[in-house]
Amino acid sequence: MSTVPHSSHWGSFTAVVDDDTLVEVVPPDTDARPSRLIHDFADSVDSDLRVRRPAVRRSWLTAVRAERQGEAAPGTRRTDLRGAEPFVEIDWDEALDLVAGELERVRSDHGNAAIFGGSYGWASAGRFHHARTQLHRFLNAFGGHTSQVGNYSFGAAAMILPHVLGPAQFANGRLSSWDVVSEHTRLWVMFGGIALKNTQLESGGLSDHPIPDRLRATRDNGCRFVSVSPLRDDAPDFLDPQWLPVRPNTDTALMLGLAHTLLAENLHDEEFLTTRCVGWERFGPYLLGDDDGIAKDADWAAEITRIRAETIRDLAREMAGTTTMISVTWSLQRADHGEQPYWAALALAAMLGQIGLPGAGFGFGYGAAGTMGNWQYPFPAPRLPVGENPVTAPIPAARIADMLLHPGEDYEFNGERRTYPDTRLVYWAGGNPFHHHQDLNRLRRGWQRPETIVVHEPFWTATARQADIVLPATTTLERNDLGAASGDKRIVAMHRALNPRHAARADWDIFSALAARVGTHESFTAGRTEMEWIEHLYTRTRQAAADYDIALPDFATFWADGGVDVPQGSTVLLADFRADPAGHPLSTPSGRIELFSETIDAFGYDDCPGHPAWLPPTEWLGAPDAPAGSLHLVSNQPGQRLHSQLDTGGTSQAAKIAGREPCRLNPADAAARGIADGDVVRIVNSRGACLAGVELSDDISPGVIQLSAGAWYEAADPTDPASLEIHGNPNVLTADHGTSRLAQGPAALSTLVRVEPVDAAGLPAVTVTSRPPVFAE
Ligand SMILES: Nc1nc2c(c(=O)[nH]1)N[C@H]1C(S)=C(S)[C@@H](COP(=O)(O)OP(=O)(O)OC[C@H]3O[C@@H](n4cnc5c(=O)[nH]c(N)nc54)[C@H](O)[C@@H]3O)O[C@H]1N2
Ligand SMILES: Nc1nc2c(c(=O)[nH]1)N[C@H]1C(S)=C(S)[C@@H](COP(=O)(O)OP(=O)(O)OC[C@H]3O[C@@H](n4cnc5c(=O)[nH]c(N)nc54)[C@H](O)[C@@H]3O)O[C@H]1N2
Ligand SMILES: [Mo]
Repeated sequence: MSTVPHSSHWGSFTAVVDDDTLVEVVPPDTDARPSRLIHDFADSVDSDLRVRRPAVRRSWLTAVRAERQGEAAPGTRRTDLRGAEPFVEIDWDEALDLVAGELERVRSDHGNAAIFGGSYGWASAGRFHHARTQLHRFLNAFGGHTSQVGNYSFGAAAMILPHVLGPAQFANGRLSSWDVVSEHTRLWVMFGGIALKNTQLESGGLSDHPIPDRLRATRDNGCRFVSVSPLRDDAPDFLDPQWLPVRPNTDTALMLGLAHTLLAENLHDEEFLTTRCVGWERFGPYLLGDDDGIAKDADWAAEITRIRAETIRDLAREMAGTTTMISVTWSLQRADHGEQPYWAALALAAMLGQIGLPGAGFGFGYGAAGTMGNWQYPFPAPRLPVGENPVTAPIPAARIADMLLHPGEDYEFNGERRTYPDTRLVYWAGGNPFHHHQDLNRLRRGWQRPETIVVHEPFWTATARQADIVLPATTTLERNDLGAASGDKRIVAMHRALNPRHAARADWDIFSALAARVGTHESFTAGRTEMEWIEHLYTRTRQAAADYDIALPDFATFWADGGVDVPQGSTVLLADFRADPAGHPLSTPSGRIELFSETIDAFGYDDCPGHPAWLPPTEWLGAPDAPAGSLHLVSNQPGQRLHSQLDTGGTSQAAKIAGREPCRLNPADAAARGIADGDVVRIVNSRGACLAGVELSDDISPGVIQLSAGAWYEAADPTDPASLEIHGNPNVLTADHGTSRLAQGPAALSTLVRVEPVDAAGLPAVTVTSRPPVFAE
């Protein structure tokens, strides 16, 4: 029996190992509230769904072997059979030769931009073996690839904030810290709530889960909470929150209604607006309706949001009278015109004039992940350097289907006109686009275009099944690594706990072997082994920390101790800027908060004008063309897993209803459709349809249906890219268009659906959670 320190996105832990078998996963006793999900993680290592050996789609293998004999051309490959054919196992040498051969062929025939290596996804926590980073390093050394910029998490915020506030980190952890908020905040208005389910996790890992207790302390210090959300349980009961069940996607109108009330009642801080902001002279008249004749008053907002006008006015007055925090979850910007709620919240906070005071102002992303609101250390967390990508035009992360379907076509992005490349080869390591992308039927049509799709995966995910070549990757427990997130206090020495399973190899080993074949071994490996790299990355971090007078131990001590705790500090967001705006200017063009942006205005985008504005989404309950009986689909993050990861684990499986993903409905909406608790239903719109199991709940506002993301995608008919999805993956329903031409972020949360009862008898059973057909040659 041995014990090994390790970490995961779900938390750090000690792995208890006996005879190369993981016996138990034990969270540190210093972790206040470990996530139960790390226990599922243990089961997955030896699950039947592991990819055991390199596997190739049958007809693709036959075709490529023939091509390599000069007997066929790449144009004759049956790319339409992806996802609908068995796989054949081959040995590593041939698999690596095939991948290297395809990379070289595509590079010489079509250029590096025809290789798509964006490979968005969370992969696993270790910072050296982070699969996507490894892929980028490998492809950059190979002459480059088309990459992705931005993300699915806060893609709209990351693009607009630099114009109006400062770096994208204002959406990703640059926040007033919990100690400050707990002590000082008296009223906390939470747009999107603060769902504790989401605080179980952190990209890179976390050694503690302090947020529930921090929130409790905030309440005990006398803070009142208001949760603005379509779901009551987005805020925990112990906060005794006031629930404002806003119509989905209308928060901007609510914020404008609050702002108008402040202005109409002279409760706004003119001094802050004129000395710390620019553009008040444009935004104020918009609120009053000087340009468009529409006053954005509380009555106007009530009509749109379905929150009573008096409630809006009372809340505005209360906000102006006390120390108020305005928080906005990332979900609000994962919607059509998702830039607007962030910009409007910033404007509202600026009107209150409390930005930079302890416990007041705004905070983007509290509750979005497990370290949000923790103090962040000032030096960069360890990261494998990726080198330079000579192909300098990445696509916006969520525009992948557009790219595949529209090679050579132009699109707008953040003030630029760009052109989609002609993608011939897709390389994915550490992500699951058949989990994360919107309108999966559309993605399937685009996915048939490239000649080659390579995937590295530990598991037979939906994306692995849609590939041509699947290379078996080790899981994190099968290798050494460093775990770190800058909001977590501990850098973890992740010791290898298990031997690699079957023929699996670390992504690093796979790329090293490919690099040897394509002549980039020197530059890819820099001559270091795995452990030499880990020591190198740690030592660089240690040096960076020393620049901030933070002393970390040498590598040998760090490794032997299983990690190191970084000393903690405290932050009042923008206190310096408030105290001295000229001495501590923001990185915006004016150095101030921009309530009107000349830059954005000059782009001339009607879907993102020069100041925060209410722009109705394409799909919402108030749309004049919303089909009768529409429900707004909230495809939020799942509480019982991380995206698609651990969907086959015990916690996620226990939540399924009749083998399908649970969806939650208000009892009145269900009754009106003849649907009962526990029924299987068909959720449908013009893009697709899926099955799900029903749970009735008063926590869901009328007019809303919640179906969390992450059930592994399974088409009833794998040959039909418009097939019914049978497991409950909401992304066959979600809309696939950018938030606006400015950010081109994903807009998954602007989706209307209809829900219908189905006869449970004769429905196809879910099989994606068991091993697919894979044959030895
Ligand atoms: N409708 C809807 N869609 C959404 C969202 C939503 O709220 N609603 N949320 C979006 C957001 S914010 C995000 S971040 C995305 C998440 O999307 P993804 O990050 O793509 O989802 P994951 O399921 O985490 O996929 C990670 C994959 O990496 C694999 N993996 C783990 N470790 C390794 C490794 O060491 N090597 C390799 N090669 N692979 C490994 C896992 O098995 C898993 O299949 O989803 C987005 N999609
Ligand atoms: N357990 C678990 N935790 C996770 C993840 C996971 O997969 N599982 N994923 C992680 C990742 S990658 C990310 S990016 C973060 C995402 O963090 P968020 O984006 O904050 O997470 P969501 O759960 O999508 O959304 C939070 C809540 O916003 C509400 N909401 C949706 N639309 C609206 C709206 O129009 N108005 C208002 N007011 N509220 C709305 C929904 O009810 C939802 O429950 O979560 C992280 N945490
Ligand atoms: Mo995310």
